[in-house]
Amino acid sequence: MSKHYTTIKLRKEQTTAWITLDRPDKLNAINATMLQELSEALDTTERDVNVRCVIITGAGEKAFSAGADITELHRLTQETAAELSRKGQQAFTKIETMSKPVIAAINGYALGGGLELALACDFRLASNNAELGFPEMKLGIIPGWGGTQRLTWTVGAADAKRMIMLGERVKAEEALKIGLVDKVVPLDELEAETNALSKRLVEHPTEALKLAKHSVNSVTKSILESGLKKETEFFALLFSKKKTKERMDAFVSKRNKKEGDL
Ligand code: CO8
Repeated sequence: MSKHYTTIKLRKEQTTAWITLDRPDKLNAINATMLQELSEALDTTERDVNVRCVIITGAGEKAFSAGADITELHRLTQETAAELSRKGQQAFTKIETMSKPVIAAINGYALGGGLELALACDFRLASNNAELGFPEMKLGIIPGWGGTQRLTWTVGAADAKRMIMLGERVKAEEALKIGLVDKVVPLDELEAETNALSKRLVEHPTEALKLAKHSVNSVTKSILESGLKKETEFFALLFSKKKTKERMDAFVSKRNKKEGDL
């Protein structure tokens, strides 16, 4: 676990590996480098026989992740959008197919791609300041890293449509009510609570835990696979529209203006 990462941190505490998304000044927005490093860290933790549980969280106190890095998204064409969609889906599917339980410790905003990452995890604990949602509609796009599929499986079509089609963000307590997170705790207790859950998990026999995870995931496996393909196709299609680019440019140029004002 000695590799030097630039956008994430990977540390091991006894039998648990913590992966921290580490761009706090950008609310841990997921750029191409972070996606690649996350994918490598997942491979590393899967290979490490001493790691029996993985925890994913965000650096800072404001965000787990505010989603895909919009400054990279606005340059995509239909082809490169499809490619990036598949890349993210593959990285997040690793979480689902790995032999160890993975917990998302959601310490603030989990939006867009950030929520898609959390949805791929086996358990989601949230701090009481967390807000979860899919703001993609405002940008003229849809979730492209599995969100349309995994949100629907997790909370049902009605809440999924409310969150994706209306772009409604839910606060931690509501997320708990609709089954989007498993537990809500004060922010300063999130780490201890996540460690406690990890400890409970690793006390169980490794092989039984792995087979239980794969068995539960097999319920949705084939449907999920075809749904993910559809999602990529539709996600990419929206990048062929001029209006989509304009909406993303508006987010990016607002940032540039802010810098220019200084
Ligand atoms: N991408 C890039 N930068 C971001 C992002 C993001 N998603 N979110 C926040 N940031 C940056 C801001 O630009 C800002 O940077 P700077 O200080 O340099 O201007 C910094 O983080 C702090 O953000 P704010 O100043 O905006 O903080 P606020 O507290 O005022 O607002 C919000 C917090 C509400 C979370 C706000 O930042 C926001 O709306 N962010 C965008 C959220 C969003 O739209 N996410 C969805 C992105 S699309 C997506 O995830 C698609 C996933 C599928 C991709 C498939 C790939 C092909």
